[in-house]
Amino acid sequence: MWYIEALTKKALWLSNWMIHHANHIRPNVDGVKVGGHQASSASMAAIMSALYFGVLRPEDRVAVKPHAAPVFHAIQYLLGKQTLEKLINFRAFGGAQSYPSRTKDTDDVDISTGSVGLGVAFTAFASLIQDYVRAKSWADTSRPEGRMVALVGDAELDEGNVYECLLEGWKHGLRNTWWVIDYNRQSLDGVVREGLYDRIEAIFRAFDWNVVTLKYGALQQEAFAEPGGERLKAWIDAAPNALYSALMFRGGAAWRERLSDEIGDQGPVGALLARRSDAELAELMANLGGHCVPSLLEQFEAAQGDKPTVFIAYTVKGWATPLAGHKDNHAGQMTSAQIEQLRQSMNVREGHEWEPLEGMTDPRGINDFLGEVPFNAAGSRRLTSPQVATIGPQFFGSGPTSTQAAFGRILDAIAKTDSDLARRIVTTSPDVTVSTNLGPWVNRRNLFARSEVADVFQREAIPSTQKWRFAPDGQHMELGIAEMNLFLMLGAAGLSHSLFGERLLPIGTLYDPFISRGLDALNYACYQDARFLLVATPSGVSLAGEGGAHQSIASPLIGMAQDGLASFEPAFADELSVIMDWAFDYMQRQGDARPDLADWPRDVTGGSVYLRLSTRTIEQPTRTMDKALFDGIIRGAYWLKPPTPQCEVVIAYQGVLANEAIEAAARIGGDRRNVAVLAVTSADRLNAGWHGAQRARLHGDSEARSHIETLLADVPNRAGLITAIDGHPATLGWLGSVLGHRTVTLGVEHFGQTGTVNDLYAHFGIDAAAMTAAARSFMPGRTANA
Ligand SMILES: Cc1ncc(C[n+]2csc(CCOP(=O)(O)OP(=O)(O)O)c2C)c(N)n1
Ligand SMILES: [Mg+2]
Repeated sequence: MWYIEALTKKALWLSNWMIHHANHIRPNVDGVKVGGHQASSASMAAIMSALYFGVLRPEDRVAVKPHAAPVFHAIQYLLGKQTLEKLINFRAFGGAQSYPSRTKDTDDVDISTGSVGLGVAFTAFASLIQDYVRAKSWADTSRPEGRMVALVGDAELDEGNVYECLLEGWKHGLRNTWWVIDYNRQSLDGVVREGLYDRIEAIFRAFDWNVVTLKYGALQQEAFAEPGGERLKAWIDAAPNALYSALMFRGGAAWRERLSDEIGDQGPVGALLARRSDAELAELMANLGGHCVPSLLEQFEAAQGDKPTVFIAYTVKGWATPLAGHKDNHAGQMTSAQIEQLRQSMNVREGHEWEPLEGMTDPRGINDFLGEVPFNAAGSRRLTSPQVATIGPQFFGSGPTSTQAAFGRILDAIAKTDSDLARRIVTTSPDVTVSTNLGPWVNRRNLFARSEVADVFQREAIPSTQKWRFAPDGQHMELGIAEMNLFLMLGAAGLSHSLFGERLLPIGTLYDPFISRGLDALNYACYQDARFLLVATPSGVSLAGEGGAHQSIASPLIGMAQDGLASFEPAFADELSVIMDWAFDYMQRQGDARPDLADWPRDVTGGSVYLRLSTRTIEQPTRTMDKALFDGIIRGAYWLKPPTPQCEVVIAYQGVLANEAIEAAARIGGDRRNVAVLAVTSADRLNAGWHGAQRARLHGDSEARSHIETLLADVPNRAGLITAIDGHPATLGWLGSVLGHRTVTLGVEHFGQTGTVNDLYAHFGIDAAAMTAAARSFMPGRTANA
């Protein structure tokens, strides 16, 4: 215990020094603030030291409050998992990250954080995934079950997604989850409202969590046992948050003045105060539960069993530093004089600031202790799991269909196979399982629950196309309507290979417009390099009468701009089939070879995949899937009707407008013009390839050509290009810049009209008539009606 107290001080020092060094000592070349959070780090120094040096085990997984990154990196450094160079370069290029990052940091980050609230909720979904995986017959369960631990800033509890996950967790019987709240009653802007504690406690109890409150440290508890101690305790309990913080900032003399004024004449409490110097009084008042290593260790060790537990640890923001308690301390930093004083009080000699054991009383003992920290005992905590072989595209008939219907049939075909692929797929959906066509899959593969639940409607012989049976071997995780939860779940499932050593191939479905509802969690999942297949349907205005409120316009641009996500919008079932098979492989790639700049930059490293699908049934081409067609579909485009040297017009469409493009081509061709049709399956991959080729040429590779450049090279310069999509026209508008063809861009820019498909396509100008009119606009001297 003594060692952990000493290491708490060391971690506190190193985190403060790291920030000071980055801001005041390292040369600042551009004058832009570097930043870092000294007060937020100090607030958690003892909690994190107690956990990392004492309580945590290798199988535990931790999400650290983003602005406690400096103290996290300091602890990792003391554990030998972080380099000095990275600390010296904190927040610099290639240095330790501003917020813990599992992809960018090289120390032992389990769960990235940054956007407050998401890391917290992630732990709940990670725990559900741990349960899911361990219930499967194929899983290796020899590894012990871990606890999913979130170190939470109290203001993170303002984020709604925290409550969404509490509700979802309760439904699924959440286990093995610890949330440790750094209850400093300060956020970024200031001190939080009075009386929050009672509400927070009630909320956790309502969801059946254990609530452990760490309010008083050991020093305070001892003082409370002295004569007059009860009175002091009552004063502390009644003190408003702002006053406590203000006195904490002002220090021992101010504490004495205030306490003497208010309770000093009430019997023995005066003597209790008088027995302490100003410094001792300040230390006593700062000795809240969250700063007291013995209390922390005791409570953590006492929390046995798998029931989810929240620890509400009272703390002072800026604890043990001159920043303590000041309402503006979030971004506040110590002055050079203050850091100097801290250095001296920590026994650190000038010039030895970074040395791990500098100034410690028993360096050898500390060193031995660090060598035996249980968290560090098992070597690398990042796990892996072998790749699962894909089974090839699941083709079926060629009659008219929609991509959404095809998706259901493809997944059903996979469900029928006895393959590893089918076993490792886990599906999930926020209450749109049936309406996004996951029904057939769920009928075959069941829903997941830790214990069997029969389908009552089946048992009561009520006819239904849906079987709704829950079982430990079930492969669908049903969620309530909360899209943030969907993406957090996909994030956790998509990291199962790394967190739990068992690979999952997660597929999540939702309505395309509601991607925006969970966008930050989607970005977060991609940022963590989670691997999943996102299937969004219906999309665009093609959902017609189903409602203007459900139209998606921006989603193709989201798909293009989202790093880590390859987006496709197939038109035909055979394309979808090929893309899905490819996606299962792409989701598992982990190559670290330098990607080919001239092509999709992530083909080597892999990533997640987004499919924008439609409910609109369209005619299907009859064709065989040869290598060239396969390549085109995956690279993002192929010629449905190739250009001839006389080509005057190219129609480039993406997705469900295929039939309109074909019809327009026939009309324009009937007008004796030479028309080509470019089927775009992924504006995203085409665009990234184009950017890649440009970069490669700038790097001196003059031969570099992207797929779209190669395709458009066959189109004469004088030809005009019409782009069309049921989505924002900017998705394809850039095609005109590739080789400088004149371009008319058709698409949807306005939201909320209801009608038939024909009404809406005419209204927005994305039908065959609009394409035909656009083609005529390229012909000087002819009117649109000519
Ligand atoms: C989603 C999101 N919104 C805003 C921020 C900016 N921000 C960073 S920390 C913070 C306040 C955090 O307060 P608290 O959680 O109480 O942590 P403390 O610094 O008090 O330990 C805010 C608003 C953010 N990181 N993420
Ligand atoms: Mg706070």
